[in-house]
Amino acid sequence: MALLFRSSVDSEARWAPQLARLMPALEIRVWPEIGDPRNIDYALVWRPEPGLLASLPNLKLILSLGAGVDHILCDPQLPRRVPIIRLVDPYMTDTMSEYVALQVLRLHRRDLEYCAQQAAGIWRELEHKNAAERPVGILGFGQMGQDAGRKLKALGFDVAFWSRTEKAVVGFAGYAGPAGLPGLLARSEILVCLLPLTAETERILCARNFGLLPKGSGLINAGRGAHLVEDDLVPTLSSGQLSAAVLDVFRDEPLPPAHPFWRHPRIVVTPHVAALTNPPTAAPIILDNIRRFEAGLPLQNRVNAQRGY
Ligand code: NDP
Ligand code: OXD
Repeated sequence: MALLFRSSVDSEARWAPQLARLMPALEIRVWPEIGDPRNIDYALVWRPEPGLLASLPNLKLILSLGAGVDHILCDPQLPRRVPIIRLVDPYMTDTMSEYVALQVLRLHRRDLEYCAQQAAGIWRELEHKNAAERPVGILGFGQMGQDAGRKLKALGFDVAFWSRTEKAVVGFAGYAGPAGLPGLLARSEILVCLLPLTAETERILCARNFGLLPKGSGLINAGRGAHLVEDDLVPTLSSGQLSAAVLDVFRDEPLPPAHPFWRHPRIVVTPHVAALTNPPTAAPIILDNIRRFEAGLPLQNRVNAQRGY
């Protein structure tokens, strides 16, 4: 049994010991030293080269090193017969919620403005609200969105969500589908994007939708860079329609050094670290699906490639 490891951002040194300890019979082959491609049964990947997965004729499962799978589905030669499994790890979900809570609180408590005031030596109290008076809207209410939403509620925020399908979740106002989006936007003083990147969600963070938010809202994007129409952001900040933006993900990663987002006083840039994959907790989850496949049991967290997530 052989597994191909290919990540454009992670090192196999973090993964091989975890995988070997839990499943000694699994031979790990690290790209580009893949040996005979016919012997590879499983592929554990982050952003694999287009065509790599199609070159493995006996591939049984594609396992994502992340929760998102846009980095796999964008391969035009993707072998459609092979099931794709995404990573759902409670450790990562907790980490995302920490990030969201941190950034929501920063926007809510006007931390960027106080930091700017400190840099200028200004002692001035800014207008303040209670969390219960701050409506937060979450785009995407799956694993990440629901956990972040519950934790924001525990901090006292008034949280609503937007999903693709209708759902009733006690304690949250829910909006669904294209028809529900304007309602969610109209009530969100802080908008958090935790959507997967699909044909429907690409460019959703655009001037038109920013215009539907209450004036002066804050934006947090921890979904994917392509959710944001980058050219729309700075003009929307300049007009005051958005007061600040926190961005963890970008269309081009790493964010190019000359990119204007780096130096904008009301944009916070973090280097795609909202929820990092953690091998000690993720390896058992990944291997569980391999065991399930070998035993003919139902797989967990299988992606619907048609739907895009
Ligand atoms: P899930 O699949 O569990 O949840 C996705 C949510 O998005 C669901 O609520 C789904 O609706 C909703 N959704 C999908 N398409 C649409 C649409 N067209 N309109 C409205 N809602 C839609 O994903 P996760 O919560 O696990 O992860 C979400 C994303 O977070 C990942 O795909 C990835 O891009 C990003 N991420 C970023 C990380 C980072 O470090 N920055 C780390 C991990 C993930 P429904 O419930 O109806 O299906
Ligand atoms: C993921 C990510 O999708 O880290 O897991 O972005």
